[in-house]
Amino acid sequence: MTSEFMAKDQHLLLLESSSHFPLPHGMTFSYGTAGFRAVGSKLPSTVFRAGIVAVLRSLKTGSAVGLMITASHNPILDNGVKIADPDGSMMTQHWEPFAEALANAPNPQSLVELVFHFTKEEGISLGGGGTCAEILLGRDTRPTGEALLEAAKQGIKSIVGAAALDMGILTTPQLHWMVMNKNKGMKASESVYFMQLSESFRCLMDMVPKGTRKDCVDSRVVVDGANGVGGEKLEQLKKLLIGIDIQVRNSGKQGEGVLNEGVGADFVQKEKVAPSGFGTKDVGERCATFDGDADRLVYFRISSSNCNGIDLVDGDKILSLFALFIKEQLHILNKQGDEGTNNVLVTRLGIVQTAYANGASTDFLKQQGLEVVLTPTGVKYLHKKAAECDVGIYFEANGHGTILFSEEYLSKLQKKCDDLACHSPGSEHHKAALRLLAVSKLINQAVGDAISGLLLVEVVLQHMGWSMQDWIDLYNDLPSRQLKVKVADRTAITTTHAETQVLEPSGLQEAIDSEIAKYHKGRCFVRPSGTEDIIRVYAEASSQEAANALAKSVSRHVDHFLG
Ligand code: G16
Repeated sequence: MTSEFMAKDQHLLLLESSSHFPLPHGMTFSYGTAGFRAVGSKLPSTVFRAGIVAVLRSLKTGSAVGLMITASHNPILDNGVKIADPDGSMMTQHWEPFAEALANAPNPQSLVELVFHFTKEEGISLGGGGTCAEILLGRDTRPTGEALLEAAKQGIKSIVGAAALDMGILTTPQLHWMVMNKNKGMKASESVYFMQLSESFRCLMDMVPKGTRKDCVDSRVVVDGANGVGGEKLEQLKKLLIGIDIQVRNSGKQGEGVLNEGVGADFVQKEKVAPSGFGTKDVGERCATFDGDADRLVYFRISSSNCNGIDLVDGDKILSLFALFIKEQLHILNKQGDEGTNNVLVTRLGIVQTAYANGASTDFLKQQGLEVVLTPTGVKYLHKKAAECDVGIYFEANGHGTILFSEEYLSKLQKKCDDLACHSPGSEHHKAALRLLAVSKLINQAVGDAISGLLLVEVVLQHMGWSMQDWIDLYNDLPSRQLKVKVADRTAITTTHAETQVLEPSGLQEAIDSEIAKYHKGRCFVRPSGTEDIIRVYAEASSQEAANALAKSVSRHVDHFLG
């Protein structure tokens, strides 16, 4: 077959298959904080086109790519699509404009032109010709998921030589992990994922220091699965776990409740109330909550004083707990020992947060001597920044986050651990190295993962000998309030400085500044959401009343400028 003939074939195939997935009338799709998101019934054309983008990405990189159908924390009728790059992270940002243009191509002819133009620019050859693309597909439990998965498969099939591998119903982090593993030449099944988590968890539990207060640390945790896919997966995994008592509620079983409705990490973190299914019987229990696709994790405790209210332990406090533990292990590893282990393993440990991080958490981390940087909202920004360090810990207050170990650092650590195993087996240095290696296996290296994050929190609390109260007492959060403002066009707001300053519309930042000036320790910023059709307002101040009032007055300004 000549290449001209193959290109013609490809042209016809794309024209024909895309004609079955017309752009819904009057809709524009934008590639937001984590891919496309909208009402599920409106998304077949978008998911079909995302399938094409994933194939082109796979052809460009010569590796497998992931496509996950989920709308994460959004309501059940929404759906969406996230694309995972070969290393398991979010698709590279410089492809987002193409993905967005393709999603909005008005007809099959313009779609084909866009594809051919882009592939030429990127040096991707179409038409089979020996190069194969491989896309790993996953979906969560949403009712529109199955039909959208079919649309993705059609999109993938519309590029000659592309193969779709349906990995089934998964959490988003599981799919990202599978993509990463597959491209490393490792096994990428769910059973291997469960095995890796349970084994590294056991290894860390076995190394919990004796004689700490671990006996008083309750091994029980009650988890709200948001009626999504995470609860069901945790039920499966817990059968392999020793030393922990996990009770799952809102696991998405028929009749238990609606996905993300009055449950889940987004609801608990934003509203600061207990999820449905939790109440007076749970006062004092250590509780955790996932979002619908299990890539967010926050903890909470129902306060004895007010059953409607909770003590929230958000992503910032999870980050702080992890940072203290990692810092301690690095300190042990590098301290001068009797065992002749004085060759220091230089480690650049970095912390990444967003402007939503509570000011008290950033102050706390800096007081610990840690280097903290801020990025805009979205794991795609935080992950990239954290990956610049030997060990990078990133978390958003909403519970997205993980700990990244660079490949280079891991191989140095492994070497050091092997040396220690020869010269001082069982020493504190050796244990610290083993712990760090186990953490790198337990915590998802591809993306934030509520399930693996939960297991690491549990084992670190045991290690520290900390109760929930000890963890809560790490620092006192500054009171904060988040509000949503519905506006005609959310894109009318543009921001700078990690989203803390408004650029457009002019005059809005001055209005916000004048409100902030009225409050002690006042801090406030606004930004368009990348997952919902709203403007988000975040305010912090020295009292809850003040934070509420600041958020409210700034919301009024937003409404006035954009309403
Ligand atoms: C996605 C991103 C997160 C981000 C969140 C909120 O989360 O992956 O990094 O924090 O959106 O976005 P926004 O404030 O723009 O609505 P998820 O859990 O919805 O996939």
